[in-house]
Amino acid sequence: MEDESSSSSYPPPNITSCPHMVQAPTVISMVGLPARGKTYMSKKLTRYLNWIGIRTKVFNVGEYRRAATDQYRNHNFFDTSNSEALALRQKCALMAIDDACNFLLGGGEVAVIDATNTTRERRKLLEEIICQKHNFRLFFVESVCDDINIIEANILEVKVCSPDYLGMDKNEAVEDFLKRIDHYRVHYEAMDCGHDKDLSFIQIFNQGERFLVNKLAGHLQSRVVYYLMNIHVLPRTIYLTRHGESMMNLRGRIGGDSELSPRGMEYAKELAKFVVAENIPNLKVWTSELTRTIQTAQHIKAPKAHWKALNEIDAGICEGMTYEEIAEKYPEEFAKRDQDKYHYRYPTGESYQDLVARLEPVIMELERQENVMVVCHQAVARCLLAYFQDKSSEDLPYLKVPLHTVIKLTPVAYGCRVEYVSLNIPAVNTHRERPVKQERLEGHTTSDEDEDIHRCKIRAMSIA
Ligand code: BKV
Ligand code: F6P
Repeated sequence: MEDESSSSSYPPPNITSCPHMVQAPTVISMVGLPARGKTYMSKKLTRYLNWIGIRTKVFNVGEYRRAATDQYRNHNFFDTSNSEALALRQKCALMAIDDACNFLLGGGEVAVIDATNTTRERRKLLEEIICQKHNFRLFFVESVCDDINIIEANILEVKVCSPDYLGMDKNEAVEDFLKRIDHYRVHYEAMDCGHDKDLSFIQIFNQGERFLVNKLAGHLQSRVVYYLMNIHVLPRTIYLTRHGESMMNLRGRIGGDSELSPRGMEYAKELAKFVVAENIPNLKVWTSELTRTIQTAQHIKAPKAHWKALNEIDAGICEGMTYEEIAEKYPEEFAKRDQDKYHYRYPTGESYQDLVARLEPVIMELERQENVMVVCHQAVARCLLAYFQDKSSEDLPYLKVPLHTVIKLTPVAYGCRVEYVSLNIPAVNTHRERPVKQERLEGHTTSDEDEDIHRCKIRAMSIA
């Protein structure tokens, strides 16, 4: 770990006990004209940081403005000679900064401020509050883009459906938004290696075509830079599936390295037909190093890679047992796993938390790739799905990933569309329900995974 002595007055005593806090909290502040992908980067980066276990939250100034006033009629609201609106926008920015700082004082690790922050004056204000007052770290992420095609695509994809343009004609909304950008352009001061030589920042040009990094300070910032240098916005689909039903699945036993059952073999054949029917350009297939995923991918005609990192969770001393046998032989272990399934580590084995750390390079490489089919295992698929669907570590170990089903993940706007495609081959159910807790007995809480599966389009596929 790096030397943190420079941030001496941080942390306050009540936070010192937080075991994950290895460095002062960080504010990541976006910079850039409207429609430069700031919200896209904010949300995506936040999802990534939370997934790797860093408590992160976005503070979007536009949302504060919309909550404070419904007086947006057109671009004139953003004219800097509109002093009333300017004061209101200033107030909203201060509220967002204040909330971000309070989040960090309350145990948050990274706050992302999603706003234009296009003037040096505004960035000075950020520095005063975040660095001088609170002794937090500050990292600027600026998106610079002058490709009108990229900007128009952004406006059409995420701006025309904004609450600001409710009921307005699409073309009119685009016109108005372009004028809104022009109001900002008047006062825009990009980050600059001269003026801003002492600030920590990354400038990203044209969606990652080129990068400029200045005064990178610490582990977190370098993780953020590495992530931003690996993402892209090309259209693509990620196909996620478990191996076909295995002989161990049939016997209700966990782990091992068994072969596919006859129905699992059937799935392998149907999966290859599915891939042909989908007609996926430049598809790559990734499997684990275990027999059952390699057999599942065997009929697919595409380049294959086998990742040890995709192997199923190591159940340690419980490998090869049924859940009933574990409950009988190691009742305390079994109960502990039910209490906190995400953090529970099998003796001599792994936890879901361990699995996420092992899968981080897989996620990073997936971000770099285009069309990929990942053939993996129940626990591994839950971890990957949690990343794409922004699920909490609490829900992650209970996500439903049925056998003989392909999960299609397609990026849309700020998130990804999820479709469950059952290939209609019967299989055993290996999902063990979340144990019912006291609160859950009293209240109205239902498991949200059920809802997810219903919300997503379930397509029954039958390929002749
Ligand atoms: C929806 N990036 O509009 Br590294 C989808 N302009 C993508 N850069 C975007 C916005 C809304 C978007 C992403 C953009 C976008 C944009 C400029 C972007 C930024 C940095 C990296 C990769 C992509
Ligand atoms: O039962 C199939 C399996 O992939 C086992 O190999 C693995 O231990 C288990 O699922 C993971 O699921 P859970 O975490 O719910 O026990």
